[in-house]
Amino acid sequence: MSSCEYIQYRGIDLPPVAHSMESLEYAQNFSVEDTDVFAVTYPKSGTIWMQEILPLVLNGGDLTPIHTIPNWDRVPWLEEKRLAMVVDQLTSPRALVTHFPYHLMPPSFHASKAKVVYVMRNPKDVMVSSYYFHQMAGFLNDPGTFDEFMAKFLEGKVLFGKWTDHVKSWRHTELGDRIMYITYEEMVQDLPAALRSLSDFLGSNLSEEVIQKIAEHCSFKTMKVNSMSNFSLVPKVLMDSDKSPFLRKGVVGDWKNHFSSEQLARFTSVIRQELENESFPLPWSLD
Ligand code: PPS
Repeated sequence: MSSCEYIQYRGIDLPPVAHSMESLEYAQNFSVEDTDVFAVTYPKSGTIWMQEILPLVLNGGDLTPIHTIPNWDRVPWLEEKRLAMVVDQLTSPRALVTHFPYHLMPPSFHASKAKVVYVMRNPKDVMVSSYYFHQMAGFLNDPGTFDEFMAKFLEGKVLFGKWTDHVKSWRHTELGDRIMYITYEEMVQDLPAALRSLSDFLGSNLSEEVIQKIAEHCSFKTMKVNSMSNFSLVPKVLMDSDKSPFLRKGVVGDWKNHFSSEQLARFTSVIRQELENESFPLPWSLD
């Protein structure tokens, strides 16, 4: 059983292996540029997938970055220590990722014209993915049993807090047409269609040939064997793919293999209640 001390930052827990009070302060003082594009996600919603896609959509499909630069340096996390070390190597338009809820975004983000791609995933699959991630990541607390982990997930006693708070925060923004919403499920169902929408949103004007090329290189199968994207360069003590690979299944609906009917009822009732007064459409049924 591993037990890790997390950093507490403005109501959320973060692992110190990647975050520090300095990195969080650096994020708050970060100078966002108008051309920056952020992939924003609650953890396990498709972060590294969008991280793979964004530079390719922005650079017209040049595969060099995904073959030569590890993803955490290619498209760094706003809140992580690594950003300060690589920021000078990023070329414009820069792509970044963040798990921050909306209210933790830095002031310069709000003053900028930077764009956001918000990726949402069915919370039941998010929880399953996170459960396995906690087993393989040496820098995270042991998740306990699936039932225990579900209780923590529903109470928000997990990294970056409650799923519902994150989703709600990014639905109530002043961003207007600076934000695009997409779901993990849409990307699984038809990645080229998702890429076409992204290309339109980012004004990339990609040809169908380039769309197909990006789709092929961002498929689960291809990313799973790309050492620049599958975290195999990370020491085993931090990420042990023998326990569970980071690119684990990459499917929709794996929750059906994990939830009992009682767990499903409990999960659904909590999420439903917390989204009760929300008007935004969910692309999947909560049941
Ligand atoms: S993290 O730790 O928050 O950065 O994790 P995140 O990248 O958000 O989520 C990991 C899950 O995304 C899946 N994934 C993919 N699915 C389909 N296609 C592609 N290309 C892809 N890349 C990553 C990954 O397998 C994790 O989901 P699970 O359900 O565990 O397989």
